[in-house]
Amino acid sequence: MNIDNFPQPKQAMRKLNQYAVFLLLAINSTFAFSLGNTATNDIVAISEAWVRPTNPGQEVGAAYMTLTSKENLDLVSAISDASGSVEIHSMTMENGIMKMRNLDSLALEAGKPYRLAPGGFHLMLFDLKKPLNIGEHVNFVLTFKNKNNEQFKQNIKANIQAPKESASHKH
Ligand SMILES: [Cu+2]
Repeated sequence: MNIDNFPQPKQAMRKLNQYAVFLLLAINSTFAFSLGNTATNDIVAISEAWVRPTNPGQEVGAAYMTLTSKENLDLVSAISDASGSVEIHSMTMENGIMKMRNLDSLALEAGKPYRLAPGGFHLMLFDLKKPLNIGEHVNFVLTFKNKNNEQFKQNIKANIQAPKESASHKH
C-alpha cells in the first residue's frame, strides 16, 4: 500500500480529506474508510461523469464516465455517498438479451480512454439511500491499483442528468 510514489497535490489532498470527513460524518463507518490510505492523483483523468436519474421506488442506479489513465492500471472498486455499494458492471447482448456482469476490476490501458456509457460498462449503485434527482450530484471514490499492487483513490463528482443519447437510439 505504498502511495508515496504518486504525486499528491496539496489542494487535492485537502479536498479529499474534507470529503472523507463528510463521508464519515454523514454516512457511517460501513465504508471502512481508511484516511491513511487515501490519496488523490493526476494519473487518471475522469471526464463526462454523470448519473442516471431514478424513478420513484427504484433502488438501483447507474453511473457513467470516461476514464483515461497515464499508466496501465485497474479500477478495482468504487463507493458513493448515495448508495450502500457500487459495483463495476459490463453489459453485453447475448442471444438478444442484455446481460450485466459484476467485474472484479476494469483494466485501463495507458493513454486509452475507457468510456463507461449506457449499453456498456457502467458503475451500478445498489441500496440507494435516496432518489437520484436531476440537478443533484453523487460523490464517488474510485480505487485503482497499478501493476506493483499499489492502490490509490480518486474522488469524482457526477451530476445527475437525463441520458443524452436516449433520443437518438430510439426506434
Ligand atoms: Cu449493472
